[in-house]
Amino acid sequence: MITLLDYGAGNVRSVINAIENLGETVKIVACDQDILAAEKLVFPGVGAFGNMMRILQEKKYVEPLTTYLHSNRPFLGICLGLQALFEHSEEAPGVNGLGIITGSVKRFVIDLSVPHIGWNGLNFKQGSRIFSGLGGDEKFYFVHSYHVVADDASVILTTTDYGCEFVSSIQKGNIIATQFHPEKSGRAGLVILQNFLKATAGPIFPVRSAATTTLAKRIIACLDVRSNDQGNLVVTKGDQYDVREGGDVRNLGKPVELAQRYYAEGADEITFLNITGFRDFPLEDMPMIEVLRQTSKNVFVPLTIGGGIRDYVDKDGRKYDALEVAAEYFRSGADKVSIGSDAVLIAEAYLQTGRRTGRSSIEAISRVYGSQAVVVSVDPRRVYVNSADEVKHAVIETAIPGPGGERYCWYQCTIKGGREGRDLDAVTLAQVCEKLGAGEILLNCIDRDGTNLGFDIELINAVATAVSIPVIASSGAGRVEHFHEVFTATEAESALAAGIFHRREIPIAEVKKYLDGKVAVRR
Ligand code: 1PR
Repeated sequence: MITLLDYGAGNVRSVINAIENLGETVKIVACDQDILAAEKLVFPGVGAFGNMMRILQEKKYVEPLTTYLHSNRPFLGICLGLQALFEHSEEAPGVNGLGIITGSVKRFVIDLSVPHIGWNGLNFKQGSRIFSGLGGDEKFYFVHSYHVVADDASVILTTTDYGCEFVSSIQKGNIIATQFHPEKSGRAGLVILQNFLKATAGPIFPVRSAATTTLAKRIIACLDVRSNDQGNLVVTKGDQYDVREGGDVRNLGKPVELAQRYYAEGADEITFLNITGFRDFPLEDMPMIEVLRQTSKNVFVPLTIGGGIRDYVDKDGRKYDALEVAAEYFRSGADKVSIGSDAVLIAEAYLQTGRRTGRSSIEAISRVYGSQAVVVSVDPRRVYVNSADEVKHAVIETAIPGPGGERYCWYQCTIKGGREGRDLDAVTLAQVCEKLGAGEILLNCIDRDGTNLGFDIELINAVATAVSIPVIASSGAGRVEHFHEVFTATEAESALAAGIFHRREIPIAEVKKYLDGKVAVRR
């Protein structure tokens, strides 16, 4: 029996699923006595340091947790569960951590995108039983803006390189904690969890420990989901956002089955977009929540869900806010939520007033779950103009002239799945959303969607150079070379595709095989 400390601010569902998948049962802490009575305690932390410590204080968990940690019984901290062990964090000045390990938590000050999101490797500093069965060159999933700095080097198990060398796991007696998420790190992550749970192996020093580690470029499989005219939830795919063929919604398969296939085929992440979310309401749209629950039972890579994340008033006049919608998604197995139409409206309001309200979906969700949990999905369309100063938007000079020979264009944001164009450009939207707390930009392109012509490199460059958060390039992948192009000609951290994977034109493994040796990928 594994005891799991859930303080209610993150996706513990995936940790529970991973542990259950390994044949163990999980008891969730309901009171301080459960912590004191635990035989093996797992503490997955997600969100913000200050919020976490406040909830632990309110629930009166700090004392029993400290007692447990001093008792030298097995403990596994994950992500914020590692940071909690330290004395304090720059994320929440003045808030005390548990202080089990001397040192502090600092924000990345580097010349790279922050948060550090994605699959990176480990430099092994000492052996540990959790490394049994690892070769040493595996990659693990990270998602964080802060990292721990330990005063005592003897507790450091591994480090990882991302603009600097930072501590990615520690061990002190029976206390083990990782900055990466084993429950989201595919097979290699399950091996680490298994080693912690079974506690049979002695210390192992993996043989293929690299001198430096590299963040892999991520390949993301995207599933656009909606109900078809018969009322079945299907994965569909549009051509420039038109998902109908001969009048019917294209049906390319079942969401849970396809997600499992892509996990098995090596997808680094899976994104579900409820493409009619702008007119449905997710809390009434239980099938989508069920899709997440079912998928997260067997798929151990990060899951993002988008569609309909916004404040909402139901037909009886009851108000729901976007945070409630997101919370339900996180509880059901999502790691990130993606906000589309609402982000455009939020940015417009911000640009009009120049003020943060603190209440927008982006601000509210990032405050509780951390900015890394908030993706902004952008649906832009090219608008050609004759000169750079014809409009007040971010205009680029393009190598692909318009129908009238225009040499300039801007990228107009749309809402409601491309149905409504707004007076806002994609570059400004991304910058405002970053300011408000978004952690990642999912950059679609209506002109390229479903065309197989390749990613819109000009669009991606315009946005990726304007923000410091990671950008996911999306729309238009048709050949393996397109992935190479987007990773070498732009600063995109990941590339998302749909049609070529659904139609089995190019398997994910083939994309990675082509990229291997040219850009860093997770094999
Ligand atoms: O506005 O917050 O409710 O979110 C709705 C979400 O649904 C948005 O993220 C929006 O991008 C998405 N969406 C809405 N309508 C469509 C549509 O296709 N009719 N899909 C849609 C967006 C684009 C990508 C696609 C890539 C790769 N689809 O998801 O997967 O373009 O395709 P490809 O590799 O085949 O070219 P809200």
